[in-house]
Amino acid sequence: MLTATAPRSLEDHSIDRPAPTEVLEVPMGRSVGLDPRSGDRVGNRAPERVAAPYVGRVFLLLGAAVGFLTAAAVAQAGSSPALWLFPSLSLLGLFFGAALRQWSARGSSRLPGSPTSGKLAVIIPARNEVTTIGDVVARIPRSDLRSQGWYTYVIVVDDGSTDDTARVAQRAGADVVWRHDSSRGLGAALRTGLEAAREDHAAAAVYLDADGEYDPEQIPRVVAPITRGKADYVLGSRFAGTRSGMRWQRSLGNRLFTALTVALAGCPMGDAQTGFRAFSQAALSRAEIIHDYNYAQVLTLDLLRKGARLTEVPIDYTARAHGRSFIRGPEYCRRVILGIVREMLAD
Ligand SMILES: Nc1nc2c(ncn2[C@@H]2O[C@H](COP(=O)(O)OP(=O)(O)O)[C@@H](O)[C@H]2O)c(=O)[nH]1
Ligand SMILES: [Mg+2]
Repeated sequence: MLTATAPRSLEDHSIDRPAPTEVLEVPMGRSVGLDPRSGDRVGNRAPERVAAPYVGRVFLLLGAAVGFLTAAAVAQAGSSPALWLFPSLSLLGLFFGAALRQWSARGSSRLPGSPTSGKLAVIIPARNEVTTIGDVVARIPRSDLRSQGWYTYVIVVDDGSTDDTARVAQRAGADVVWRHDSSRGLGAALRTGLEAAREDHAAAAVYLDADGEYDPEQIPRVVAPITRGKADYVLGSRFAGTRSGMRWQRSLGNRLFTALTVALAGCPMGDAQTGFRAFSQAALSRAEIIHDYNYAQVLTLDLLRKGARLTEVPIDYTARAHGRSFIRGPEYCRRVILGIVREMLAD
């Protein structure tokens, strides 16, 4: 059953206890499909397209050509030219070209300026987080944010939970709950949240997990660089702040994937996997997530290539006390690396 929320003015979002909301279903095979205000079908609002810089394509082609020629030279010199040499070195060259494209895009493009006050979408993806979602929503510091010029608008994306997550979020004061009828993955859930924020004409957005690992009271801190007009994309860094209960394997994995992201992006950062991030309106309107499974590294590569200014702020992290992380080491590595390769070769 599709239902829509009654229209509410911007000012209504600033009050401490917002009006109760409905749960909106995201139709199968689509993302956000209804305007929560009118109930009209609006279709997916695609992120604004950004033309890839011409020089970027040249890098991709050059990389592949250099790889191919290297293979030819090696085959010529060796006694038995191996067939696998040509495709693998060409691919390697292509990937190297893609990294050069990433690096060069940072210097050549800039996102336009964004509002530094107005409607702030707080996006929370949740899957079976009935124990913590209510607390996370209730602890969002609406009045602090209001005093900084932001009207808070909380968007919970329930990714096919089999528990009462949606209802609890609703009762705790979420302004809108979008629900996937079955689980599509964390990347898909954030994509739905970003789309909902765009549909709702948010001036900025902040994203955090529903499991209580991040402190909602630190939202103003994460949004501060956007409030000051100093950044388009903010990462809340657990490695610059404090980490409680993060297992060493997780810590090591985070460090390795961060090093890979830094190398590919050509931009320093200390925590590429954080679940606490903020977006200016320009970043929000252009952000694309290439795979459904996850967003962490691909979203950063995407936004940096489009010219977003990235900043990190220290945040505190406490490992979840309830439920279980979706991350399983080998599956995560396989799917995330494939996602990164796709992102690096994407237009
Ligand atoms: N959409 C979606 N969200 C998920 C899934 N698994 C977890 N989440 C939510 O995404 C957030 C981060 O997931 P989590 O498993 O805690 O990842 P971790 O913090 O990196 O260990 C939490 O709010 C979860 O409720 C999933 O399969 N799909
Ligand atoms: Mg988590």
